[in-house]
Amino acid sequence: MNELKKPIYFFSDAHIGLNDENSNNQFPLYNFLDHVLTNASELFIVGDLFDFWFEYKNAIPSCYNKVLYHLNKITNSGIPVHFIVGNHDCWVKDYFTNQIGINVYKEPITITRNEKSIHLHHGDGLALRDAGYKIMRSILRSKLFIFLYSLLPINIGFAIGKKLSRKSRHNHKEDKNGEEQGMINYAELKLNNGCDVVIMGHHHKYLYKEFDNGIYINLGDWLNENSYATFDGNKFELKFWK
Ligand SMILES: [Mn+2]
Repeated sequence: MNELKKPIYFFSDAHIGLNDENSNNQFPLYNFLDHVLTNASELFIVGDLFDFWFEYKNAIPSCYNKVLYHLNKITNSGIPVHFIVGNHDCWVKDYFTNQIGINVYKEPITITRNEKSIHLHHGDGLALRDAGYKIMRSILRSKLFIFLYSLLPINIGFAIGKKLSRKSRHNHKEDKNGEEQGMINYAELKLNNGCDVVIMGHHHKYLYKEFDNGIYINLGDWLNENSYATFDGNKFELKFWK
């Protein structure tokens, strides 16, 4: 198979807004995005770019400025950027599409690049023991909830959102719910159904796992691991940004 002119890049789980340092220039993600600008043919963000994103009509919290600036440079240069939303940024509406030119997906997608079928899923909702997550998910994503939340003053809404998202992240560190295995099972199912590669995030622990009929990559995160993946047309690689 021919190599692509430039590789495709994948990353997830930057959780911007969680730490003060990830909204300043020192946050390694911004150097990585500059690298993407000159080296990538396409960029996929596989969810939880933000620790908490809520789309107010006329306001964007200031801690998001830097990443939006970098992403805007990438789309302006003509590199397609795709954003599969995660459980921390499920409230994305049309800002990314209309203002930055990013393609937004609210559900998992399967794409074909260089004859490889690649399935992309943030990875939430696949734990073996679900513990009410799916019910919670449908409430949080309902029109009524979003409307009521939008009535809160922005500073209060933002403070509550950050608290809630901190709580939900701690849950999956110990993996009491069998999250990692649930995700592996899902990947296997997709590979058995004709996909060549499954790429997810969410679990905050990178993984590169080869099966007889394909590969499962977990992208890890940009809180501890600074991990990402590339596809050059022949091979998929899991890498670490220094
Ligand atoms: Mn997540």
